[in-house]
Amino acid sequence: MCGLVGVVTSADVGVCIYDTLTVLQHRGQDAAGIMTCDNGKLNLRKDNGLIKDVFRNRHMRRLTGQMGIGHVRYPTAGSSSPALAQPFYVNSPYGLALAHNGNLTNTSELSRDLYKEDLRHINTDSDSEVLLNIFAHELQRRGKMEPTPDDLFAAVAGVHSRCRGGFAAVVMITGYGILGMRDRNGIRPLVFGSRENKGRKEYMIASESVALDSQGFTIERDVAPGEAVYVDIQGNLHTKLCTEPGIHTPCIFEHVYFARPDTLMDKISVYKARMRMGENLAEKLKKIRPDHDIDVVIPIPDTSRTSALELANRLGLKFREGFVKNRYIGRTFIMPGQSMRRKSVRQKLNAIELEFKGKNVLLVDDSIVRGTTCKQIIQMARDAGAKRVYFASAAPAIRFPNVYGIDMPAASELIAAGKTDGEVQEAIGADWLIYQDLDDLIAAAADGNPDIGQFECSVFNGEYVTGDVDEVYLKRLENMRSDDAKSTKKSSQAKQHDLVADLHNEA
Ligand code: PIN
Repeated sequence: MCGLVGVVTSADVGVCIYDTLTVLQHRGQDAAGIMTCDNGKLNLRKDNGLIKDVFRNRHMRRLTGQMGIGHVRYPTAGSSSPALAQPFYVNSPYGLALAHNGNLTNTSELSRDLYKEDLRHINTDSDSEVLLNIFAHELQRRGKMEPTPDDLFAAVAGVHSRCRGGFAAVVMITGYGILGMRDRNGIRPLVFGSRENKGRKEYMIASESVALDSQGFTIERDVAPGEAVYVDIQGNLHTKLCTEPGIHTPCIFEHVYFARPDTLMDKISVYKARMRMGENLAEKLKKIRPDHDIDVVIPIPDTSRTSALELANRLGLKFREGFVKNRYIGRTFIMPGQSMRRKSVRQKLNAIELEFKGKNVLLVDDSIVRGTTCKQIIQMARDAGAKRVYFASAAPAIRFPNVYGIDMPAASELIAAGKTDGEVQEAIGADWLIYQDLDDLIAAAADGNPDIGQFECSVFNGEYVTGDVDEVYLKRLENMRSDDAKSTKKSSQAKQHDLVADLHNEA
């Protein structure tokens, strides 16, 4: 997962983008970057690390110019190197910079075509660099000295005809403006808004509406599936549907875990969706365990709090904060390698004994992914004196990998893959486990916007809406994503050399 932002204003945008990225930091903690354009000159700062560590005063002073884009990176394919920090840049045509969230599902085919037919070199194994070069090539084909909005939209149409997967991106065209685009199924989120400044309209395009709020922009609307929005340097907005849209299937996992609760995504309040998740789960619990003996509901901070509170309310049970989280430590979810993950849970959470002693507790989390963290948390609850430890997941069992830009582990590392709910319960050491039903999860999100009938739910049901994800693709992904694979991963350069060598051999 990644977060992105693009801004066109009438004054320097560097600080505005920096501040916005801090609001989007939850979408990626691996790397951050900002590129601004000042009178046709580009300024760039990017590196691995949190925003507060990547940008110093000296960098901010250089980030002048009235338009710019920013990015926070959450490694999708598991690798983490400064070379993968975004924005990416390509000098022809015009000088283009891109910040991307998502994952293309036909990257290898595209890399091959870029090399063999478009004569373009890709220097990393990042699909974002591929996306940028596809866009660049499609724009270059127009052969214009000065690109018009229609030229840019035609290039986006070219991107849609070649690229598969889930993606949202902002592209800065040096000296001209900033373009935002979203995949034809609207899997990845993208929203834009405006504000008035001395009689001039200023625009922001971002992954989440909370980014707009933080800088005083008002939401205009979500970018539609397959649509592109272009804000030129004078502050004029141009929009166009650049491909036949597919069924709008926004990623449901944004609502489960990734997005901030104060975000509106495709007009759905993430906060309210999480509340409804709690209510629906309570109804299920009442149905299947009418005679439960739960004394208290305890959320595992932070995401699950919203649903846990509503779940407790619906059940007429006490809601108590039994765990305190050290807020100065990063998400364990993103750390490489199992041993690191195991160690960090106790560093991150501590139990308040009096909430557990002699009680039957229902712990609530947003989801169960690998099961390693929740297994330890259940043990912590027991160590704190709980009589019985029940576990509720606000999302259904995760059994399949994600191919559209959510950093899910390989299927073999998902605790529920190939297991029944009972087996998962045993594996995590709970006295009882309840998962949300998929229909209830979908209803929780869909209630916020009746126009959206379907969501991208592949991690729960294995159905991939783009229709191009087969066994071969998933096998390749498994090889790339497993922790073992990550530790023996070759450098991207070495891989690139292999690809080039393969192509030479083929030719
Ligand atoms: C919680 C995010 N959430 C917690 C991510 C743990 C799965 N894990 C997914 C639960 S927060 S495990 O937003 O960081 O507060 O299944 O791998 O044990």
